[in-house]
Amino acid sequence: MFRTTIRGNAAIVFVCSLVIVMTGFALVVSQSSRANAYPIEITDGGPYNQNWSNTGLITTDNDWASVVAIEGFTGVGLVSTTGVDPRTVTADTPLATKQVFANQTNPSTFSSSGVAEFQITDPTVALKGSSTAPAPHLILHFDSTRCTATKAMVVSYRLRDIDGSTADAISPVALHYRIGATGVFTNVASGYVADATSGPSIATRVTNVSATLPVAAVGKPDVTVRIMLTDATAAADEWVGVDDINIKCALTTASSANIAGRVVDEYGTGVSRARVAVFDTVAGTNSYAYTNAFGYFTVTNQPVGHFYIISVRHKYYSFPTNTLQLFEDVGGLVIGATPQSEVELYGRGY
Ligand SMILES: [Ca+2]
Ligand SMILES: [Ca+2]
Ligand SMILES: [Ca+2]
Repeated sequence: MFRTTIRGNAAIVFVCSLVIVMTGFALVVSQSSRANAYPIEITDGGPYNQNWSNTGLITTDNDWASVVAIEGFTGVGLVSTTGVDPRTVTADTPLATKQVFANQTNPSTFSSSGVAEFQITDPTVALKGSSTAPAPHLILHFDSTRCTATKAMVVSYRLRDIDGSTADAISPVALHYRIGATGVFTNVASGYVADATSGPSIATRVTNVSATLPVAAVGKPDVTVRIMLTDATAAADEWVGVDDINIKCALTTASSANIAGRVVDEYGTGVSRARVAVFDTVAGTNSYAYTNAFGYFTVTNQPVGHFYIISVRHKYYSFPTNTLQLFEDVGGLVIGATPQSEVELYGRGY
């Protein structure tokens, strides 16, 4: 039935689509054997990317052998009830729960759960909770030894509601990290998304996550990152794509940078004359911009290193709040409206 909150407003979302030219430094990973077998191979060429467009990487159920650095797990044994906050799940991954359903084509009708590869128009790997997959997640290994103290490890990905079924779950997704190949994880607060899905019968929500790992993750030969969903209290959960994964070593030397992006409605159409407020949590000041006829905006000259809260006001739409820590120009921030069916329940609270 109806929710008690407008989903998305509480989400702390790091949003960036960054372009960086990496020169003079590089990340190197060896193919050594580790507990989860696949260290992320970030070579001299630059950051690591995985957009799942190669549907030949996963061709057989439960076989991750061709996917460099990433594996999926059901998380059986990590939680025992529904509705567990994934930020609180820090125990090591039970390696025997490795899983993937290969070559699936319809997230709205595929009733299994856990981890699956969907060969849809924009292919992706996705997570869905259930009692048999109570904490489905992806694990990523990388080596940050060539990332120095003047830089930061940034982990970015897009969470996509690809499930157009009538399921209407609250789908929280957390980001964890760990130094080394075994042991407990630490939650990365800035990587948390309170609900990555909308609905029912809606498969449009996209949440961009871009989180900077703590300084301790820099310069280490073996860093593990975990992206985890937990089984929702709803009777039926939804498939959440984890797409466009990017891990990089970002420069932190610029003194100021710009934040630019686009404000769109729930169908992806640009929203004009929306007011974008960028609140600098360090300086305690706001900067503003209005979107143009196509929904685009730019807020210039913001100090780097600061955390920002980005909120949008518009006469007819409501938007979730986004946060980010700024290290360089952000050019592709997409802020999507909360679906009107959810807003109507509470009035248009702009
Ligand atoms: Ca993709
Ligand atoms: Ca495949
Ligand atoms: Ca959905």
